[in-house]
Amino acid sequence: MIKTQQEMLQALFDAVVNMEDEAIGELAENYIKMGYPVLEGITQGLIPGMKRAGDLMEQGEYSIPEVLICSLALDKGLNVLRPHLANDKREKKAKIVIGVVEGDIHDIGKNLIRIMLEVEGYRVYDLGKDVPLERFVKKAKEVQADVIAMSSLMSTPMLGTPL
Ligand code: B12
Repeated sequence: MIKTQQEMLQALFDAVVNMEDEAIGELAENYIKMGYPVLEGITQGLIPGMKRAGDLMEQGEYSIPEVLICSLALDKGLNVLRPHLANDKREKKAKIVIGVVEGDIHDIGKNLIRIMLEVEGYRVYDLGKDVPLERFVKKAKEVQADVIAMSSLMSTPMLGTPL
């Protein structure tokens, strides 16, 4: 039975929330095969699912291991959808060095922002997570970056912020 885009977005959302890290790859492939807009699969299916998982953790319904499995499901879905995003804009815009600051391993939001920036034609250098300040500076000098984009969800790494 053919599913509407809305049903498929709901299925992607549910797969993240329900920790279906095995099934989500096939679901994402079906979404592509049906020809639905890829970016919407990410922004209206997968990401809201992760946000919901975060809310469930804050409400005490999910614990950290469960949220971690949700983030694995999100990653698997992203890995399928991402190569299908049109990112061949010829004129490259600014160079951006991006990473999660030292002491913080929350990289889901940073990964999403990187994808959005790449889709928009920016040249992005991703340093990953738990990145010391010096590495941001070194890389920015090396590639002559226009922007350094730093991500953190934790309050503790603030102590490492330069004065
Ligand atoms: C998922 C999650 C995890 C996962 C992370 C998996 C991963 N690979 O990232 C796991 C389970 C591993 C985890 C671990 C921990 N977590 Co946690 N985690 C979360 C949770 C539930 C959701 C975060 C998330 O991914 N949201 C979904 C994404 C899409 O949203 P986002 O990150 O906000 O990103 C958006 C924007 O912020 C923005 N953005 C993000 N980065 C950037 C960068 C740029 C340049 C721009 C422009 C925009 C931008 O755009 C994104 C898209 O909209 C939050 C609670 C919450 N509701 O936020 C807690 C939370 C962040 N975690 C918290 C804590 C305490 C921890 C642990 C210390 C727990 C522990 N006791 O071990 C460890 C951290 C260890 C460490 N050193 O980092 C706290 C932080 C509290 C604080 N003030 O410091 C939170 C707030 C939960 C809480 N209320 O206590 N966590």
